Amino acid sequence: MMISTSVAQPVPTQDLAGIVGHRFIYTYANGWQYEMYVKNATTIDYRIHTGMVGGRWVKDQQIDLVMLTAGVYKVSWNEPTGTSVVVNVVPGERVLHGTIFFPHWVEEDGSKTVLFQNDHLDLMRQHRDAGPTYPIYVVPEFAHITLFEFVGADDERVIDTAPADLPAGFADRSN
Ligand code: FER
Repeated sequence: MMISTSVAQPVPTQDLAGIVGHRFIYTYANGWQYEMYVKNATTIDYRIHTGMVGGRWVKDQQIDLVMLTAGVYKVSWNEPTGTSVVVNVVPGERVLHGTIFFPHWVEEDGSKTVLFQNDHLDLMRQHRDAGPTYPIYVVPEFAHITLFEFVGADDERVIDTAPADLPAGFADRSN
């Protein structure tokens, strides 16, 4: 596979098979535990198990997903809340690095975002537009991937339950 790039060909050959259709659970160095399901090349579902906005969960967030080089993936998106996120994932090394860019209103009261966002999209956009947006709270952290599994693409059952309603120990399963 052609990995190296040039000015004429800046985009490395893309192969997303190593991340699409996979679910992974990871714990950031600050202790926050997250779960992401890459439902397809343009969509994630996720749950936040613990941390500043633990309990929050989202389906059908549109993303940009690319392969930087073999086995190294980058996921980027902007939430209806105004929060932006960039996550680099290296499954083979169980390494992840995320940078979260929170608007100031989320830093002031993250609990406003702790819900099943899909049922409150207009409210989230109202909070986003009311702000305050600045100063942005930037949270760059490594994480260790404790669970990484292929569950298949486009399966609405992978993330269909609030974090609080999962069986005991669900997020602590590791492989
Ligand atoms: C992540 C970091 C942040 C992630 C999601 C977020 C699914 C979302 C943050 C927010 O909207 O509050 O690794 O993975």
